Amino acid sequence: MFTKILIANRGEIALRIHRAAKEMGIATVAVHSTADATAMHVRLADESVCIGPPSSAQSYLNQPAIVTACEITGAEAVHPGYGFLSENAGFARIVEEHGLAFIGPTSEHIRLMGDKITAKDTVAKLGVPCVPGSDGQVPNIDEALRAAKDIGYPVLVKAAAGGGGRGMKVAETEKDLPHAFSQARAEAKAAFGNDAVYLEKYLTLPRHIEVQVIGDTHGNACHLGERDCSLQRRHQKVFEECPSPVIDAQTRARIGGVCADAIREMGYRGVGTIEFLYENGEFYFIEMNTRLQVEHPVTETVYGVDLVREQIRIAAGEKLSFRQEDLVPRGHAVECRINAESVPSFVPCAGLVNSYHPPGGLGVRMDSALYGGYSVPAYYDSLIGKLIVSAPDRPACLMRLRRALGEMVVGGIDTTVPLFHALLENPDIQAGDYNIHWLENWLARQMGQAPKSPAH
Ligand code: MV4
Repeated sequence: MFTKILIANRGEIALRIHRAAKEMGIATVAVHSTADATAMHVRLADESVCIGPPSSAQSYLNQPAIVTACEITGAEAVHPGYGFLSENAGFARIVEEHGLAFIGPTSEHIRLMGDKITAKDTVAKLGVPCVPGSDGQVPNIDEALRAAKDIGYPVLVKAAAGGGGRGMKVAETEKDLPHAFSQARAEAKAAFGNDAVYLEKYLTLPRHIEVQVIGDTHGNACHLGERDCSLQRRHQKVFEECPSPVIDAQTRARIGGVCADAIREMGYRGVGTIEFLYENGEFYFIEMNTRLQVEHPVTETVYGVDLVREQIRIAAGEKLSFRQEDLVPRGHAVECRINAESVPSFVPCAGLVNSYHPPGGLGVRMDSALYGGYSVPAYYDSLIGKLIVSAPDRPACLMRLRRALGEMVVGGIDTTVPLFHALLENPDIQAGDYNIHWLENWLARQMGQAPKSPAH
């Protein structure tokens, strides 16, 4: 096992990784920008290294500075967290070329899944159900028109290098396709420097359901059920739950088994998330994330597993500490992403947190790097905390969430806490009756506007 690891991240996830490491007797190294000199991840770590000025490009994305920080401190492994360098195949390779362990998958697996066309082709061959679509990349509009005729309208043009919904355009009918096709290509070229696109049947009212998987370097692979992450705004998740309100135990075992078998066959190492759209009782693969996700705590809570501890063990060459039959879901967990933003404008709100009181009690976990007197910098993502609440069943979980939200004090800045109070009063949310368009439609109605997507 490692004696010292470097945490190449900031905020709540840097604390989350630090906590797992300390519980394993591993020393931690924090890296930070000049804007984060007084951040909690720096205070808690055993050592810290300043790696650059405030902008992420010059600090948390500064690969030479991070590798140098390992060499200076003697850290043997790097945990990238989520975002930043977590899905950068080149960084994973460089870390390993320096004789360090990357706490994550191989750079080859990161690269394979980073291209949505090769990802889909790979998992489809391993029996994972996919959205009907073109056979790989579509090089020109003539081929697009031919593929779309087979698929049937509406179709979605997607960027191979895509993510976050960029380079994605819907064509409702054949006459919309030339415009959608050229728009998607142009957007993909601008955003990713890669204009490769492919076509899929456009699913109109799906849920976003993702399966948590984990594999070690000894040929073992398991699934830890699913999370329902349908409540999103502008491709940012807002509220997640485990299990999904619409998946039964038999369905979970079936799709989970398919996913675990697929990653075992690939020789996948580490944690991963296989994302699906779920509509009319069917799963359709969209992409695979090769990192620890923001919403991993709902899975940890329901399955009683420390996913970060498992990540570190796997990177050190150890076996998974459980078998599939040991993984029995218990109760229900939800997560609210608390952002430093005003509601309902969602304008970021940085500044001094003059008071901070996290909620507590049975079934309440607050993952946050806040403290009273901390000033939220304007340079980074506005996520300042995650409230994870669990209970024996979903109704009790929502009651407990209401109680926990009521206890939370984040003084001096605006947060998204009021959004969750409002959502909890909604009958659709209480019933678990929502899809990927629900939140944006509800927000539009709250603002007295017409819904922008088909009513759910
Ligand atoms: C889709 C889709 C409908 N049909 N693919 C959005 C980002 C990317 N990760 C995949 N996305 C979608 N792919 C097909 N064939 C609708 C979306 C989508 C979406 C997916 C998950 C959660 C929120 C979403 C919001 C808008 C569109």
